[in-house]
Amino acid sequence: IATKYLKDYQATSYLVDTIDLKFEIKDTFVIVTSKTKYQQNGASNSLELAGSAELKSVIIDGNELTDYKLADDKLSLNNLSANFTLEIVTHVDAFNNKSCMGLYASNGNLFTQCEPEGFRKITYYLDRPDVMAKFTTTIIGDKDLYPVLLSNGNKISEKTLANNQIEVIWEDPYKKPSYLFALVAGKFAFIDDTFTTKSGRKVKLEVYSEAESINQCQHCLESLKRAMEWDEKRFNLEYDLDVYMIVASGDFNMGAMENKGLNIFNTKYVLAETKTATDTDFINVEAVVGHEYFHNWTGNRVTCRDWFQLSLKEGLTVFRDQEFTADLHSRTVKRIQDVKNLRQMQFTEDASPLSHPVRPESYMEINNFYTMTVYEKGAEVVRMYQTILDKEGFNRGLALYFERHDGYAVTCEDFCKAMADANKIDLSQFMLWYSQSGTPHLAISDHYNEATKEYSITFKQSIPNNPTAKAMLIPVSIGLILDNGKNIIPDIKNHNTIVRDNEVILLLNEAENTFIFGGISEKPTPSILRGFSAPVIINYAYDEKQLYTLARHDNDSFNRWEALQSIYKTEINRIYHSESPDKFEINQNITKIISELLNDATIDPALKALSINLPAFAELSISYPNTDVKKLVGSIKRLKSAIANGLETQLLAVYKDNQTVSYDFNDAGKRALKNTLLGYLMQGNNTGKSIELVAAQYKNADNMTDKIGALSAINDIDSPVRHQLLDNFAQEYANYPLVMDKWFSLQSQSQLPDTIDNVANLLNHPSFDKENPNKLYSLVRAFTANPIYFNTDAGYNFIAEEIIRIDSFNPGVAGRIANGFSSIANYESKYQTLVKPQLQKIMAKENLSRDVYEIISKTLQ
Ligand code: HT7
Ligand code: ZN
Repeated sequence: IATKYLKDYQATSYLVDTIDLKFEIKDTFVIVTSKTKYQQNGASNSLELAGSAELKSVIIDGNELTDYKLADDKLSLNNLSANFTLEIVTHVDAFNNKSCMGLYASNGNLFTQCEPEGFRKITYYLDRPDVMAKFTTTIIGDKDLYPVLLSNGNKISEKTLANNQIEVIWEDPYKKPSYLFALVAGKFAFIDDTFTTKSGRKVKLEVYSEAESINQCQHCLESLKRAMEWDEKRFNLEYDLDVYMIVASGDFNMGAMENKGLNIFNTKYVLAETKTATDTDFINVEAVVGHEYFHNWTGNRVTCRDWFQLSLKEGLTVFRDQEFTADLHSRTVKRIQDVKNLRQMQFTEDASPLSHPVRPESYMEINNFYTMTVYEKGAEVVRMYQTILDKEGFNRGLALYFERHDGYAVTCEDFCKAMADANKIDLSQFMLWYSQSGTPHLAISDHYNEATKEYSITFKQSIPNNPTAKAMLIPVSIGLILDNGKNIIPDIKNHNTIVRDNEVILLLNEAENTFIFGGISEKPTPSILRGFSAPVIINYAYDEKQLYTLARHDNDSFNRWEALQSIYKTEINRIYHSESPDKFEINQNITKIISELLNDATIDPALKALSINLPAFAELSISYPNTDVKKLVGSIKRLKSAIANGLETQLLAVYKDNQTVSYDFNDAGKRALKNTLLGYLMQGNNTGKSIELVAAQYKNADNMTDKIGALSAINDIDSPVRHQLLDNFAQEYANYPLVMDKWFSLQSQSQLPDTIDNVANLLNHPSFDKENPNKLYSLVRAFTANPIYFNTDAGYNFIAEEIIRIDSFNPGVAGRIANGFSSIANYESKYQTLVKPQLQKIMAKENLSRDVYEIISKTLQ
């Protein structure tokens, strides 16, 4: 299997002016005719087109060609003129395509997914992002089976043909790469609205879904309007077509797709209604709608030169959707959630054999690079530009980026250069964030000089799993706090610092940097990396008193939360290393500060919920080389139980205080706190009483958040009530696939001893669909995040067998599940011994996809 390298990039020998596509939908296949105008680009007169559909004919400038070369999914054409029109006819087996890539059927409707390389499953083309063309699409299908026929751009004609056929023509006025092409055909209901842009253009907004779920689409439509308004206000970016369509598909490999003017979404990120979606689902729908909408500028108008530059559009667009959610809801809560996610998912990826830079230098299968690193670390990289340049400077840079590159396919250097030029600064060192893999660590030491009243702090940067890494430009936001809790704005003596609006940002740029602050009356406690100003791990030897000072008095709300996390981590570490964890007695300062926090009426309940949430196994495991999995899970659990027992009365009182009378989305914070507390109470000794609470909450719930809250709390408890509630849930929601996904996930995550058998049996449950990506993610992939049961012989065997089965029809999903094996490299060696034969078994599968081959071979290394 060949590896592709960034360094080998070459422009194509021909470029495309226009492509006219015709789709004729037949009973068992689709005839696709593409007419493409090519124009020479350089000296070569040969052309290689990517394609894997059944090729029926090749016509160049009206003459049928018979001596073409077709091999390895490539059509080679030689001795071509400088300009020519190529007409290609293919037959696409859309109705048997279970890969959810290219043109495929889902519940009788047809959808496309072309990013990254799906267009080549439809026709033979220069299927790469630097080839941008104007697309016209004609779709012909049976009027009863396919009353709705959609593609990119504006509808320019619709007519009825003979034999009950309809023909619709769409024209997209913007040049685009093939990965942004889309087609939808089928039976759909829709809701619509309009949005008037800041320059006064009226845009039609339409959300399509199957008729039975159309009543769950209003939140999606409202979210779209909010996104359009926000992008105008925050970044001065306006929508550019007459219509914006979103279509929901129940079979989709990822979250959603930003095809020009015709987004296709996983139903998971469209449907949201109180009875069937949780508060988190509502926020996620809004965020994904925003994300795809924001791509219209960051991805579509300015796209990527090649797939190595994927983070150019994804990191930037994730940053934009994070800011959207932060502006519309709580900025602190959003930041904490994003950092938790980054630490649990991206830091672990970067500590695994699959670690790669934000801009990878090589890949076998690009599908494998839609990763946490490209998306989430990529978003942190974009955030750092804003931290360094301030919002105004960042917006200037973005405006210059669009001014220079609108309509082009560009690179991460182009983005960095626009930021640098618009602000007249040198950002060349910053490019290392794109090329160096691994999470930087900062070893921090400090010194207070009583005589001079100077405080100095030294940072040593390194990347442990990338020892040759060069020193990066790292913005570290810092504050100093005195023993009385006063936050001071220090007088800084160094050049490479930024001081603005009560904020001090230190710019680390060497292997070791020291910063000196003057006029400090006593040895302060440093509040380091405020707001998580860079995606790094800091090591500073805080003593207990300092952590409590930060947790109580830091002006930076993120770092107050962070100090509490450090307090919990210290305690979990004490349990992990204890000779007799059974005799563990909790440090009373922990229960005291949690008690204070819960009593503090000034703190938002959502923030309280996050503040008492303990760090997750996935986040902690990377700081435990050769992790003893059971011991670490047990240590976290022990701390949780100790808190529950130490504060039972108060937890119960606060639980009751946060009950809500009738559903209001604005009470989401209260629900989050209440459900977190219920989870705690279930871990305490008073199980009988807590089970009653769970049962009552489940019975009285008027919303999905509280139902799932009750089920999650009891999910690890061996009680008949758990079974009753799960049965009741399955009956009530049997006809709601997305709700059943939650039910499968819960069972897959359970810490009860029958979990492996139960998960294996659930594959045959009537609500399960062994080919549907959402189902496979909710049961099979979710199981790889169950530390106790996945990390067993039977657990590894179950996942290996599933990967082999799924790989035969959907390599994308199989590859994403195979990722679950990568964290084992950091665990005790017995786990590696156990997993190796399973990985070898996968490697031995005949016709193993590139997707799985790449992941497993790298995991085995
Ligand atoms: N840009 C989109 C990528 C995507 C995708 C990639 C591989 C396979 C299936 C896929 N569906 C969508 C998603 C995004 O907006 O980031
Ligand atoms: Zn995206």
